[in-house]
Amino acid sequence: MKPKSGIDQSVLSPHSPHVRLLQRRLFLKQAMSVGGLSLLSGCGFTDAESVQRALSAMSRWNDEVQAALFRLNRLAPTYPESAITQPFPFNAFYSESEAPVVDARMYHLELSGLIRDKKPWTLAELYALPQSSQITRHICVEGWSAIGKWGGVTFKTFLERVGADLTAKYVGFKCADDYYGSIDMPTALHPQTLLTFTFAGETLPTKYGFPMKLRMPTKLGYKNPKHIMAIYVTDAYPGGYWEDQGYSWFGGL
Ligand SMILES: Nc1nc2c(c(=O)[nH]1)N[C@H]1C(S)=C(S)[C@@H](COP(=O)(O)O)O[C@H]1N2
Ligand SMILES: [Mo]
Repeated sequence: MKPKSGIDQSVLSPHSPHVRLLQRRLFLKQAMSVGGLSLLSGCGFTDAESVQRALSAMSRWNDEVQAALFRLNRLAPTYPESAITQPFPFNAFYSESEAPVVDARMYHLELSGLIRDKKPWTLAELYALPQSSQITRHICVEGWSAIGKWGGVTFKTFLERVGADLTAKYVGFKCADDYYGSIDMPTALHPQTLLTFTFAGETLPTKYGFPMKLRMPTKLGYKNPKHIMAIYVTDAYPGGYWEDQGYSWFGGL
């Protein structure tokens, strides 16, 4: 018979499937005793359910599992106009004067991969899609954050419009500079993920990514591609400019 409180030994057994799964998922395969885990969870493992809860908590440290647990409806905070940071900082792997200048009249957004309608889009066509705006905080791993207002089309609306395979794993981006990147599909479909064409109510300036920046308030700054030239949908891991140098691929907040 199980004691009313305290630890159910069958759950704690190192041969229990829960514990083995937990051990496999430990961040960087850190050696940690089951005792240590129960301390972290704030309560003893009294049943399979609490093991499951602790397991979910541990898993957040793993990129792949992070993506799997990403909750579609968890919204990033939004702010009033009065909170907007002025001037908004510029950042890239080069200086502001070197930001790529994209010719609006020649521009076509290229589409490839798991997308039904791969017709390239002009800016006029993109601007004709339903637009909304959002005031959110951009957080850069270099140690600054700033609040800005971006406007554009909900990325989900765009992906649906072009017939993207929404069950695919990744959406990838090629930019007018050497930057490239990719995101998980749940983030691509998040209601606050916008393909933006304006900043502070004006056409997105060159420094902030003309002609468009994918704005994701649920991701760190380096995950938000500026100067997007091409978008593709794929199941093959595409990596990214910073990610391929060791930054976290999920890069979530
Ligand atoms: N194409 C491109 N996108 C990019 C970058 C870049 O160098 N090139 N830098 C990233 C980083 S690290 C940050 S913090 C933000 C900066 O955006 P901002 O200039 O609008 O502040 O853009 C991100 N997107
Ligand atoms: Mo950044």
